[in-house]
Amino acid sequence: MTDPNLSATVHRIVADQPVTDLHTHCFAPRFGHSTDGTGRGLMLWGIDELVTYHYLIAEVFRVVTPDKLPYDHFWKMSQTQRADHIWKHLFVDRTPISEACRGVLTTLSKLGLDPNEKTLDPYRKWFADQDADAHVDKVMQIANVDSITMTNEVFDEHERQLWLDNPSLGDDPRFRPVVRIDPMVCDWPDASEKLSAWGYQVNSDLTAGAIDEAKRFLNDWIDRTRPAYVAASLPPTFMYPASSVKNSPASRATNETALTQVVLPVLEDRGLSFAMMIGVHRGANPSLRSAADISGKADTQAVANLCAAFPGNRFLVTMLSLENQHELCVAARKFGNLMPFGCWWFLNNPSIIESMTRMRLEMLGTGFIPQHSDARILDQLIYKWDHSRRAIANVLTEKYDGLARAGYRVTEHTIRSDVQRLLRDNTRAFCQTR
Ligand code: FIX
Ligand code: ZN
Repeated sequence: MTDPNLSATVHRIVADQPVTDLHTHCFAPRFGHSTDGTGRGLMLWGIDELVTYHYLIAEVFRVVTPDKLPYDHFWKMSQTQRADHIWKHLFVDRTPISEACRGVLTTLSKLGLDPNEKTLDPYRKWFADQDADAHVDKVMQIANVDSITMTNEVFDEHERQLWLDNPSLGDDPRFRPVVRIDPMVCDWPDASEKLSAWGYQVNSDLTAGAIDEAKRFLNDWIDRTRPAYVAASLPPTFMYPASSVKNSPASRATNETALTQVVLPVLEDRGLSFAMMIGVHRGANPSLRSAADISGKADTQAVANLCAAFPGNRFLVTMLSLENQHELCVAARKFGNLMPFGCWWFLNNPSIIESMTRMRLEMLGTGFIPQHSDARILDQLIYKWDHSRRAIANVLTEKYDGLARAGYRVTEHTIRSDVQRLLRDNTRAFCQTR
C-alpha cells in the first residue's frame, strides 16, 4: 500500500532538514560587503547584485543583442543602470520564466517582498534598511542552511591581503573557508611566478626543491584558513595521467606534477579532501566577462585513474557536462574515495537536478551529495535551496513509493535519516567536519 500523503511528508522533511552547503561563493561580512562603500567588499548581497548575477547578464544579451547594445556600453553603465536594464528586459517586458529569473522572484517572495514591481526602487529601499550581518542570519534561517562553505581564492591579491591582515578572518562560525588553487593545477608557470613574488623558492619546471616550497605554500594557507577542503576547477581537457594524451604539451606535465607531487601529498598528510570541479572552458565569449564561460565534456577516466592511483586521498567531484554524469556515477561505484557532488552551474535546473538525483539514487543509494548552491550573492541561498529541495523531494517521493510497492515499510524516521544524510551528513563526513 502506498501512502497518499507520501509526497507531502517527503517535501516537509526535505524542507525542514538544515543543509550544509558544500560550495558557494558567498563570504562572511568581515570580508567587506557590497554596500559598505569601499567598492571592494566580497560579500555580495541585495537587489542590484541579484539582478546583475552573471547568469542574467548572459540572458539579457540574448534579448538585447550586442548589435543593439554593444558589450562595452553595457560594461560602462553603473551597476544600478545594468540592473534596471536587466529588470526591464527580462522581468517586465518578458515573462521571467528562466530558472535564473524565477530564482530572483522566489528570493524576493520569501523575503516578504512582492516580486511584481515594475521598478527596482521598492526593493532597493527595503535592502537599504537591512543590516548586512543580521541579513546573513535571516537568509540562513529562510534557506535553512546551517553552514555556508566559501570559496577563498588565495591567488587573488585582494583576498590574499585580507587574510594576511586579519588572522581571525575565517572565524565567523556561519562560514567555512575553502582554499581554492586553480592556477596551481591549471597553470603552474603563472602560479610559480606568484609564489616566487610571495617569497617561495619555486620555479616554472617544479624541480625537487621547488616541490617542497610549493608544499610549504599550500600548508601555510591551510594553517591560515583552516579549510573544509581544498578545491580547483579544471578544463574539459583535464586528463590523468597527462602522458595518456598524445603530443601532450609540457605544461600539462608540470600541472600534473603540481597536482600529484604537491597538492595530493599535502592533502593526504593534512587529512583534507580535494574538490575537483571539471569541465569549464573559461572565457568562451570574453566580452561577457564573468558570464563568459561554457561547459565541455571531460574524461571521467581521469577521475577513476586518480582515485585508483591515490587511495589515501579523498576526491569530491562535480562535472559540468550532462554527458559526464552517468560515467561519474559508475566511477563512484568503484571508488570509496570518490564523492560525486552537486548539479553544477548549467546543470542547476529543476529538470536536470531531478534526472541526476534519480540516477544517483539508483546507482549509489544515498552515498552522494545531491546539491550545492554555488550561490554568489547571499540572498541566492534562498532560491537555490528552495528550488533544489523541491526537485530532490519529488525524486525521493518516487523512490519511496517504489520501495513501498516492493513491500518495504517506509517510515518518517527512514525518510528523515536519508534526507539528513543527503543534505548534511555526507558532506560533513567526507570533509571530516562535525
Ligand atoms: O568555478 C566555480 O566555482 C564556478 O561555480 C563559478 O566560477 C561560476 O561562475 C558560477 O558561479 C557557477 O555557478
Ligand atoms: Zn562555484
